Amino acid sequence: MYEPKPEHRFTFGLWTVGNVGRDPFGEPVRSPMSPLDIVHMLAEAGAYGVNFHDNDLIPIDATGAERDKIVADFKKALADTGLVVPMATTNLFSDPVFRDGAFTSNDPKVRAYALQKTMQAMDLGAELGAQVYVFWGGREGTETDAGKSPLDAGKWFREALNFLCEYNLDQGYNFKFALEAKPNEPRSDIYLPTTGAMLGFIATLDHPHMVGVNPEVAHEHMAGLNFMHAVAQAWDAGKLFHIDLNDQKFGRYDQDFRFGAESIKQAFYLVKFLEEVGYEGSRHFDAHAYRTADLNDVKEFARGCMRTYLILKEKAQQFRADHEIQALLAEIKADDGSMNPYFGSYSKDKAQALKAHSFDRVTLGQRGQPYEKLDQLLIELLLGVR
Ligand code: GCO
Ligand code: MN
Ligand code: MN
Repeated sequence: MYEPKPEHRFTFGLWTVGNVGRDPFGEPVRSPMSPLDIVHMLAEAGAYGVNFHDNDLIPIDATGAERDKIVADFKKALADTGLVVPMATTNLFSDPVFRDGAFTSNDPKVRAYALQKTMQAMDLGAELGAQVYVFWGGREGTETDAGKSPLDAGKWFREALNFLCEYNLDQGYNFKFALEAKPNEPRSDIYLPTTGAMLGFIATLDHPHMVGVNPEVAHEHMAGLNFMHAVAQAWDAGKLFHIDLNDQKFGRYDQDFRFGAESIKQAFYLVKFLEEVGYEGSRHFDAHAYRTADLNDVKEFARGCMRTYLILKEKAQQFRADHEIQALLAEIKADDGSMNPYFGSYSKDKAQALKAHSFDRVTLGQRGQPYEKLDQLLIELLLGVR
């Protein structure tokens, strides 16, 4: 039970289980693991795939020969373990060159360098079989708006993505681009801070069909938003190309907790949603173990992410099979069909008929909904007493 299998599409970034536990107040607590060791650890834990930023795999100053050797060794580890690389991305935030952003830096040389670095990272991702290419603009923002216009930044970001979409076509890579929103951290304010903002922005691109989103639980929770609602909007728009699963106390700093570690109810709604709509992409855990963890505990962290997902998937099935819950839902959603003539597409006749209809507003307003009862049943189901 709850054993991860390849068909579950569970993936981790090299940077997640490989996280050394540095924070703004403290030095690393775990030794760095090589990408090869991480691949073996993930395989042992039961993951399906591994994702990376260019520099998780290839040091930023590596020579061409060093790069080729690293790629060959990595390919061997993938072949030995059966792990695949579904997603790749670019590190456009660690190096000092990106201190004022990458595609939105005020310095045109930095903007051009960011394009060059991303093309090279796309080459690397394509070589290792990635199909989704993530853009997380962690430094694309400001501390003060005195020095940069959000209109300029938006224009530069749009031009960069248009350029890279053309590169994607030109090279025949066929990547789906997935934009990842985050409200803040490491910048005070990051542009396009929510999944909804990203969806609006995508519509302004030259190749909107090529570009979707990579929503992350923690990022919407940092902003106090309902993650499942954001995911539903992305799904409805045909834009849920990837998803970053983790957890987070609402409104706090960027915590990247194990999936389901904090907000079990939200995690339940999310898993239920993904499973019910038939989302087929990666379930990517963009999280890391507590700083207190040693290597054994890091393994527990990775297993815990997947196990919780599978437990919640089972809970969603229980929810659908629970007669009392389903009877309540039927009551809540009861529909005698009498309003059907007024719904659907507009016509003059329909509008006239609806304007003439007389509603018993007071009686309608007296009807309650048994959401308390329903929610308590859900809580009892999640707590394991149903
Ligand atoms: C964060 C982000 C990153 C991105 C990663 C891949 O808060 O640091 O979630 O982990 O997901 O850079 O694009
Ligand atoms: Mn994050
Ligand atoms: Mn992320």
